This record gives sequence, C-alpha cells and structure tokens, in this order.
Amino acid sequence: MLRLVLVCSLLFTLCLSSSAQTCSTFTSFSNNLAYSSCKDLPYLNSSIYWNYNSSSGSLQIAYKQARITTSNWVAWAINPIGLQSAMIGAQSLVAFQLSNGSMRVYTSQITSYTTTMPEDKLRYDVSDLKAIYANAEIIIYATLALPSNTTTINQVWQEGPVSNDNPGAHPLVPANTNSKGTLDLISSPGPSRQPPTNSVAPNASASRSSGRMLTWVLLRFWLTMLCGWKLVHVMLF
Ligand SMILES: *[C@@H]1O[C@H](CO)[C@@H](O)[C@H](O)[C@H]1NC(C)=O
Ligand SMILES: *[C@@H]1O[C@H](CO)[C@@H](O)[C@H](O)[C@H]1NC(C)=O
Ligand SMILES: *[C@@H]1O[C@H](CO)[C@@H](O)[C@H](O)[C@H]1NC(C)=O
Ligand SMILES: *[C@@H]1O[C@H](CO)[C@@H](O)[C@H](O)[C@H]1NC(C)=O
Ligand SMILES: CC(=O)N[C@H]1CO[C@H](CO)[C@@H](O)[C@@H]1O
Repeated sequence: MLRLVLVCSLLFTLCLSSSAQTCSTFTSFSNNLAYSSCKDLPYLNSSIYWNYNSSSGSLQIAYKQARITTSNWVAWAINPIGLQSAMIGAQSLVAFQLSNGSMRVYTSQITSYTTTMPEDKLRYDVSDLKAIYANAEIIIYATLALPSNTTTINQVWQEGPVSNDNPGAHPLVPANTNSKGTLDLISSPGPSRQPPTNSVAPNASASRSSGRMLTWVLLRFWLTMLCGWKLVHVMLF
C-alpha cells in the first residue's frame, strides 16, 4: 500500500513537473523567429533564447521575463568585465512600457551603482532591437555582434520599478542580486536545451542528450524510492 502511494505520488510529481512551463515549451515569438537554444534562468521568472553563429559572432537573442507589470522595467545584459561587480560594465538592453502605452527599448552601459540607465551605445553593435509587453511578460529581441569565436558570456538580468517613464533602482533582495551567471553559447547541456517545436528538424545529438538526461532522472527517482523503501523496511522490521 505504501509502495502504491509512493508510485502514485511519483507519477503525480512527474506529471506536475512536465506540465510546468519551461523555455522549450514557449515558441510564440512575435518576430516569428525560432531559437535553437534556450535556458530558464534561476531568478526573476526569466528565460533566454538564442541563435548563435560563432564564426561571425552574431548572437540573436530573445529575453523573456514573466510576472511583470506595466510599471516594471526589465533588462538583459552581457558583462565582458566579469561577474564580481556584475552591474558595473553591463552592456544592457533595457525595456519598459511608457505611460502612453508605447514600449521603450534601448541600450545602456552601466557605469555606476546610482545609474539612471541613460541611453548610450554598447561595446557591441546591436540591431533588430525590439520589445513587447503582453500577458504580464516582456520580451526583448536583439541581435548582438560579439567578437567572433566567443563561446561563453557573462549574462546579467534585472527588473525594477518605473516612475514617470523613468527606470528606478532595482530591489536589493537575493533574487535581484543573484540574477547573473555565465552562459555557454555553444553547448548548453541540460534538460532545458531543446529545439522549439516549430524548428525545422530536431538536432539528433541534442535529443540524444535530453534522452540520457531523462533516463538519469528516472533512475535517480527509482533509486531514491527503493532506498527510501529499504530504509522504511529496515526501520519497521
Ligand atoms: C556564420 O557566419 C559566417 C561568417 O560570417 C557565414 O559565412 C556563415 O554562412 C554563417 N552561418 C550561418 C548558419 O548563418
Ligand atoms: C509615446 O511617447 C513616446 C516618447 O515620448 C513617443 O516616441 C511615442 O510615439 C508615443 N507613443 C504614442 C502611441 O503616442
Ligand atoms: C576563429 O576560429 C577559427 C577556427 O578555429 C579561426 O580560423 C579564426 O582565425 C578565429 N578568428 C578569430 C578572430 O580569432
Ligand atoms: C547538433 O548539435 C550539436 C551540439 O549540440 C552540434 O555539434 C551539431 O553540429 C548539431 N547538428 C546539427 C545538424 O545541427
Ligand atoms: C512561477 C515562478 O517562477 N515564480 C517566481 C517568480 O520570481 C519570484 C522572485 O524571484 C519568485 O519568488 C517566484 O517563485
């Protein structure tokens, strides 16, 4: 009986986790592009989607942040200096909705902790910059020209309040101060690296690796369950 309960709860957990929205289940981009890679970011309900050509350094991104109101700004940045002071040096794409309903999206280099995020040019050429707000989500689209052969970047992402059509300082709670990390543009292993369903053909090696990942997760579940059961058995008898 206990075993049955465990199996049921295991199946339930699996169903729950597979129905939760991850980056790979979202494909409705307003620019109609398909992105070959994506990663759910660990803070601020955010995901990054990208296509990358390392020989040209051309990086097409879509940055999506959910649970955003019309009085929030969001930003996604590359920091070529490092992640120690992730904010200083951030080459940022900033977006928010203006009070007249239009989206403002622009680039800003962050040079101080008290920045008001003025518009200026980035270290990288940026094209196709666009942002949309819908369904409590902001998506920023852009193409960045990175130095060719770049393989990893330091990414920083953020959100904060908007007042009088100006971005204000972001909160200093852990979700906002931890929202940074390196992003491997070439090989980003993990369950979230799946081609979007509308891409032309699934990449065989990518799906093999997600198959391996699933096997491993299942094995771990079962081992945990068996060990747990043994432990209960030993304790009871
Ligand atoms: C990647 O960039 C190189 C150099 O600009 C170009 O020759 C090649 O066609 C690009 N590859 C793709 C898939 O766009
Ligand atoms: C909203 O304001 C901005 C800046 O003041 C302006 O560029 C834009 O055209 C306005 N949009 C509308 C719909 O009026
Ligand atoms: C990028 O890598 C290719 C292949 O390894 C090499 O031929 C090229 O010179 C590199 N380009 C730069 C700018 O380092
Ligand atoms: C599939 O992805 C792997 C790495 O994830 C890459 O090396 C390979 O070139 C890709 N193949 C195709 C056909 O895109
Ligand atoms: C659904 C979800 O992931 N919600 C998270 C959004 O971000 C806040 C702050 O990081 C979390 O507290 C929520 O759990």
